[in-house]
Amino acid sequence: MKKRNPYKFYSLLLISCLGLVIILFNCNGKTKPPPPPPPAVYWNNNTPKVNGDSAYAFVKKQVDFGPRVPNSEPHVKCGDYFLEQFKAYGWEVKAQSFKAMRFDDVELDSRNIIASYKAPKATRTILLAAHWDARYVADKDSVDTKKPIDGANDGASGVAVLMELARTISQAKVKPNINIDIVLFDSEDQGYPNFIKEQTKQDTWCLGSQHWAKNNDTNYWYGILLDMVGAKGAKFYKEGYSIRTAGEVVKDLWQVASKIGTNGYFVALDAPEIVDDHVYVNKSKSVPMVDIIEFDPNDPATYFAKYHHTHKDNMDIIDKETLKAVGQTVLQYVYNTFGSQEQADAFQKAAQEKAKPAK
Ligand code: 1BN
Ligand code: ZN
Repeated sequence: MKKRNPYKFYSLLLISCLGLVIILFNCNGKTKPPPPPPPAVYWNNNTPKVNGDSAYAFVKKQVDFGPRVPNSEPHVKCGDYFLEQFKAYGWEVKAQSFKAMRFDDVELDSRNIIASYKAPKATRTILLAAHWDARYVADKDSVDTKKPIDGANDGASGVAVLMELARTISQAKVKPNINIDIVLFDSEDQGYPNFIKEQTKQDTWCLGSQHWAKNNDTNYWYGILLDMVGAKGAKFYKEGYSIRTAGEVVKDLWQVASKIGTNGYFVALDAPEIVDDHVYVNKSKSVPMVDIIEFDPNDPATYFAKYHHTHKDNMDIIDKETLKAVGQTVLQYVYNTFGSQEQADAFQKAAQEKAKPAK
């Protein structure tokens, strides 16, 4: 009879166990997300049209609740409105409730709102996000400094564009072949006011995204954050942290803008890094995430426009053309990356071709 070689047997067992460990590790949802998207070369002509009037109405609706400051009635009512509205568009909705600790130890009753679009055959998920809270003080204003701001642009505009995208997709003939999570972060804008001179605590901004990123297991392909995307004549430069951590997405998004003619808004120049929700999402989850955020080239040292964190951030500065330009650019990019089954097939085929060894 043939004698079994014990060394061979145990080496095979060891290799199988290692293989199993690798498979299990890759299935636990905590592994690295897939690599960033390929260049947006697959142009999708089926991208539906975004409506600027509708986006504008979504800004106004939020502002009409009153300042959406955590622990206030307008905040609760507006949060409930988001849940109803996304549900009405056929998206799955969830509220992630949590207590955020403000820099001065005031507890903020907060809710991140998560709306999910599930494509029947999709294998990838992307993240589109904005913050929905309004700043509790007007610390850059010279009057009524201690009163909350409307946050028509800083807060409501990003949410409005995302609501318009949800509405557009829900009514589109050609739906994107990709899963989309829209996340509205709460308590982003409650950080240290500049009238407090001794600022000893770290990370007092972006409390909702910090909480969400630590409690989320989805592997996102890429993410896009919208912040202050509704002001008349706004300029969106390539923000530094986005360039450093999501360079391909930045390049392609701005290229899409130049192709569809929204490059009057999307300026192909670099701007400094800023700390916004995308930083916390990227750090906790390694998601390449771009922040589309207004940059004031006349005041590069402060980054932000004059109305920022003042009472001038109201409906008077909101322009439906800006909202539409941002929404259309983002939607075209999303449809380009996986806009249809044909798109997905073409992408898959190209990736396989690329992976073939050279002859
Ligand atoms: C963006 C809009 N942010 C607040 N409103 C984030 C931020 C906070 C950016 C502090 C720079 C400094
Ligand atoms: Zn702000």
